[in-house]
Amino acid sequence: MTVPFLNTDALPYCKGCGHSLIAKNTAIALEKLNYQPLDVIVVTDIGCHGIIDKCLNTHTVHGLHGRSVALGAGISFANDDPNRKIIVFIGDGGSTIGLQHIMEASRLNLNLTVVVHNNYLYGMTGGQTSGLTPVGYSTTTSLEGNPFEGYDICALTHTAGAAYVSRIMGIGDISDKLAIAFSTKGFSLVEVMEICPSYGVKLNPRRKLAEIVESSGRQLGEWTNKREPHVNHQGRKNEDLLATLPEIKKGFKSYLKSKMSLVLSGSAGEGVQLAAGLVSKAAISSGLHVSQKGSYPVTVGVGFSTSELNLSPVPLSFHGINLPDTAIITSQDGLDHNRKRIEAMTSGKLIIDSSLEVPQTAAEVLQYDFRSVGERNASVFAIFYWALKTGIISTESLFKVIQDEGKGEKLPMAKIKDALSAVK
Ligand SMILES: Cc1ncc(C[n+]2csc(CCOP(=O)(O)OP(=O)(O)O)c2C)c(N)n1
Ligand code: SF4
Ligand SMILES: [Mg+2]
Repeated sequence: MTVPFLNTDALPYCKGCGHSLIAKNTAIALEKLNYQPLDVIVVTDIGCHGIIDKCLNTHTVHGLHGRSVALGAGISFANDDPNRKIIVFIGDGGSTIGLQHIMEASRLNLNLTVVVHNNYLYGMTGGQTSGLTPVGYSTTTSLEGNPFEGYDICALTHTAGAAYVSRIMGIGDISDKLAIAFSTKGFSLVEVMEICPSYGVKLNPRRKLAEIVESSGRQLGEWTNKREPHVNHQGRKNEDLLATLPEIKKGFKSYLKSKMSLVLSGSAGEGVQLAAGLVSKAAISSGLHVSQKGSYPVTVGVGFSTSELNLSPVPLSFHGINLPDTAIITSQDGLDHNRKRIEAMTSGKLIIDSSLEVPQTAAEVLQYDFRSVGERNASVFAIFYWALKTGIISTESLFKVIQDEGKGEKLPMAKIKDALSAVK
């Protein structure tokens, strides 16, 4: 069975947004070039175009604003497989915020394609001027029309050495034009001209896309440089960093039959990430596939600390969690950070420290005094409690990881075992 590139027809954009056309035609172009979804790594930037990730069956990476080409460059440097295709989706805003990354990727002629979604403004944040907004175009920050010339991104990247550059209208079937860029060896960039129906049309009534492009002085067309693509490290093979990690051997069993998601949340400094790491390794040693994602405030050491885990008997292709199957909450910070989704849970389990007020939820609630072993160890005790109560992994598998990693000396294991023996 062939897997489609897009997993839905209902793309997440406003009606009439050109971003939909680009996403659909990207899928068609890749199919025409006989790629399979997992041959392709799509890096998206911040902005409306970037919310496509969840609709793609390809590998996806979501970057910071303007930094997606730097991420794509890193993937290109590390990639030894000529059959892997790296595509960066970026807006006009991101392209100019991270312009130097695009220039460097052009200069080095890195093997990747950048698709610039040029709707002449910052769509996601309400229609502000970007560095690609043409002179005279109205935005929410230049209601009288932008007083400055926008950059000509095609001229810049062509001059910097890109193998292939094109400027096309975001109208009709653009799959063949995208396919030319996708099959280029070296760096390619396609600037797709669009109008944002929500802000661009409202602020520039009666202006048509063709007229806007023409009056900006930008030519449609393609430009090439005959150059060899960048070769990584003078042709040497990259070292596989995963291969240097110690192997986790299977020594336990899990009865889990399908994927389950687990959110563990407490306060910074209370062992949340450590406990989540123990669950991950114990689950792998029980034959499961695991994804683990940490989240905490930028100022380390204060506020909440959350870890999101997916455990699955079959390989995982998506690590996102909306509503978890189980939430384990060990402190007020953790509760505050997850309150909304706990309230939205319609099933599953909420395992919560008994000192906390239980929010309204349809999840089954289990309360226990996890902080009795000391607040710094509340999360570790809570994951043992979860293992004991659910049997998804065994407490033995957790003890084994602690022993193998020499963590037993730092954790009050006698106290945790005592407290665990009192759990009914
Ligand atoms: C470093 C940084 N600056 C600003 C923002 C706020 N921000 C989020 S989306 C966005 C606009 C995106 O515009 P564009 O790249 O053109 O994409 P579009 O939404 O138009 O598709 C901005 C400014 C941010 N997320 N990160
Ligand atoms: S705000 Fe504009 S760019 Fe964003 S999805 Fe809507 S139409 Fe598209
Ligand atoms: Mg934009």
